[in-house]
Amino acid sequence: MPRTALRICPLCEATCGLTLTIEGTTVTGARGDREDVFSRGFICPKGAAFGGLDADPDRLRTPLVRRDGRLREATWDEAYEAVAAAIPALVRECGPQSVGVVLGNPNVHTMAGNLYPPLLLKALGTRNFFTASTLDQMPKHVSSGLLFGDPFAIAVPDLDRTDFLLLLGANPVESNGSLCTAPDFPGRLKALRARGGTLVVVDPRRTRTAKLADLHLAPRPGSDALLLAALAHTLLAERLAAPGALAERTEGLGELAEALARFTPEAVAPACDLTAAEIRDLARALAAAPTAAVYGRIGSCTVEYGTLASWLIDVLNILTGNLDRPGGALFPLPAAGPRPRPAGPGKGFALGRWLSRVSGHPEAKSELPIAALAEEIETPGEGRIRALVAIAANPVLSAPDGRRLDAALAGLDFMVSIDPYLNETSRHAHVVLPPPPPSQSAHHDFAFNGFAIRNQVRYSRPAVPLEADRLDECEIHARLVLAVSGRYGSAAPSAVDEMVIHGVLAKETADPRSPLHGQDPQRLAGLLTGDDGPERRLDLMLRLGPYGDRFGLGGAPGAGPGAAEDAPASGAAAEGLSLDRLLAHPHGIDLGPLRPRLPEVLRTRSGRIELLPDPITAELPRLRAALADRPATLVLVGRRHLRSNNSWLHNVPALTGGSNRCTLQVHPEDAGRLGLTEGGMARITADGGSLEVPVEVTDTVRTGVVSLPHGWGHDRDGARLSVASAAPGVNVNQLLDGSLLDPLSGTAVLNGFPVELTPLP
Ligand SMILES: Nc1nc2c(c(=O)[nH]1)N[C@H]1C(S)=C(S)[C@@H](COP(=O)(O)OP(=O)(O)OC[C@H]3O[C@@H](n4cnc5c(=O)[nH]c(N)nc54)[C@H](O)[C@@H]3O)O[C@H]1N2
Ligand SMILES: Nc1nc2c(c(=O)[nH]1)N[C@H]1C(S)=C(S)[C@@H](COP(=O)(O)OP(=O)(O)OC[C@H]3O[C@@H](n4cnc5c(=O)[nH]c(N)nc54)[C@H](O)[C@@H]3O)O[C@H]1N2
Ligand code: SF4
Ligand SMILES: [Mo]
Repeated sequence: MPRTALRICPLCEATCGLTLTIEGTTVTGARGDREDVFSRGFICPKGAAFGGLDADPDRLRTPLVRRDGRLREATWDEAYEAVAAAIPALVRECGPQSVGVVLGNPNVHTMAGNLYPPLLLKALGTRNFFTASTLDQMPKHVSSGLLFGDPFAIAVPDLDRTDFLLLLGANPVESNGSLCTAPDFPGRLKALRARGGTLVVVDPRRTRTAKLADLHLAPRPGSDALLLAALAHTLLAERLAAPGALAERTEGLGELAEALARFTPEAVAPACDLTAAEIRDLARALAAAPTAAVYGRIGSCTVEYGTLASWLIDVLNILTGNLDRPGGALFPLPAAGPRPRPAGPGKGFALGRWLSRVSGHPEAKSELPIAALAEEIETPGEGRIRALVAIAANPVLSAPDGRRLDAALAGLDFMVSIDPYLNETSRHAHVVLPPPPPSQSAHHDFAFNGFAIRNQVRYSRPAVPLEADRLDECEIHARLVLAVSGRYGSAAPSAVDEMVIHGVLAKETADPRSPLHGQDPQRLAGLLTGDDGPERRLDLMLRLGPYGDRFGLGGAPGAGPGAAEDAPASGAAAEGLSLDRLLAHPHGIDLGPLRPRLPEVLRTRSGRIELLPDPITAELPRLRAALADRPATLVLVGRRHLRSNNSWLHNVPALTGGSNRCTLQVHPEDAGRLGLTEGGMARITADGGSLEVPVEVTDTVRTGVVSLPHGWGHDRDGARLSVASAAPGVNVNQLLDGSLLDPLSGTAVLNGFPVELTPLP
């Protein structure tokens, strides 16, 4: 008899609740969980393909260890002993910088990837730390850090209540949204329009999202910062700015007009390839809307002025009074996150506290640009990376110049990957540690609840019991922490979790402002429920979080300092959250719509919004200079497809084929000019190299712009991707040499770089 089990989908940021059908230990079907408090039954083709992905025969079942140059199946102990033999000795001999750490995107989609990497980094003590953020949202972290003092203080558009959404460089109808967790994003956009609201999409491609819009502007890629500056300029020049109560909380408002003086609509129009009237009209419409939110993603981040564009998005939300108000852009309050702290001055956000060794790139949020990883491995000298820990990361395809990185990885003394696949990157590892398929893992969205458009909390236990000889991914991580710190075999993996729990409880019980002050930490640890370390840690985080039961010690939940506004919505949550309470609500607990909470969010040194921080002021001359740039004739942008996901979903037959192909989209006029034909081949060349690609002629890209998706190029030897390698596509990032970065955030410029095209016979 088939049974069903609930599982939160880990395949994109929408975090839909799925109902899995299970026969034996095999997932044979997946549909949307209609009772899920957040996703209400929504599902997309990726979620529906959960079973195929889960059972992919190419998934690794056992660890692999390199012997005599070849990766061979090994036991877990053999694998960890190989790590324990290599890394601690290297750290002793060459210092902590000799070990690099790379974290890829799926870490934000697993409990393990949220709970253990901070411990791994601490154990290693390395500053050679790289993540997918510098291919993605680091500009937003930096602008939020500078504006609000906290790089995680990212306001999300209040999709369900806003009257006006200005969406730049995002295509949520394909991506299902990012830094804005909202199951059924497309449905929510349609609902916005149905209730009389306005959707404006700014994208050089006429995307499926743009097709839903009242207005679609298709500017030249890379020009968002100019456009946004001109919108802000117009609000100020036409006295349309109305920050309201935000004015008292904001420093630098008075100086903004001067800083943006050059960015008139007329001045930016040629660079954006829009008319001044279009820009002015948009500014006026934004100002006139009762509530509005400006939101930007990949197309406004992974560009030359990514941090400035991210900053300007919040400048507009502030100038229009929409930051931190319902219908505008609000700060979520996740259940497993920290309790709100009292309002007041904080430590602030510092950039560039150290520099990368070879090119001197400033750190951002303790990270170095992943585009600089190869040079840090190749370049001799003290502090060279000799060993690498790669967790859920495929930078050979995801980051610039994969060929160079390929060669660099091949030259490492030692590499360990936690990855379910032997792919373009993990094939270089000396040890591969494969996590179980998602049906066998528990799930809670530590990361995405912090960006969700509604406060809610959900947890799913493994839908299928862990197979024999498998390790849970949390245990894989915990053992790795022990192995790199020379404690493998002498401490149990659960000791890693208990250490965290005791650390947190020791701090809380010593803190006079904590409801746990003066309590016995041992006793409190004994009260935690949960079947294993990660569950006990989740219980602790929930109980101490903004809606937590505080072990019954803190009075009403949410009654922590400065938290009066954040009492949970109703029902189960009002009784105080804990893991037990959450387990009693398998479809999740709704904690209500987002609420204004700005004062407690601010962690700047001034305790106010710092609208014109020095690093931004220092960047503005570069943007001014861009006004005079002669734009390239042809630039490239990426695109996402609903049935794809970055570099690792091309191995599931149900998700491949059809329109999900690695083609170069070219506008008919450009195709005609260049002699390219539909279905023909072209050579595309840029600073980092050249590729041969099939051409798709379509007017969904604007003139002067071509589009090639990322995550393809599955044709390397030594990978085990039988489906993906049959239709490998090409790696767009081979066109990049890694030198083009948004300087403040170290984020690679992946969109809007110049290319040349020639037809091939
Ligand atoms: N040109 C261009 N390049 C881009 C982008 C772009 O728009 N254009 N987008 C960028 C963005 S936004 C991102 S986030 C990056 C993503 O790039 P990466 O960070 O490399 O992430 P993925 O390609 O999603 O997957 C990385 C690895 O995670 C493994 N994996 C999958 N599930 C699990 C799991 O449960 N556990 C573990 N341990 N591993 C797992 C996969 O097998 C794969 O090897 O790509 C970036 N690269
Ligand atoms: N199906 C699917 N879903 C995904 C992913 C996936 O690979 N596939 N990846 C996940 C990840 S890791 C992320 S980060 C999110 C990303 O989520 P989104 O940001 O919504 O994803 P994209 O589809 O890359 O949208 C970026 C858009 O920016 C446009 N663009 C390019 N350059 C510019 C520019 O200079 N200005 C403007 N205004 N627009 C520009 C592109 O044409 C594209 O339509 O999606 C997540 N969800
Ligand atoms: S929208 Fe995202 S979370 Fe929802 S089913 Fe699809 S892939 Fe999964
Ligand atoms: Mo991403």
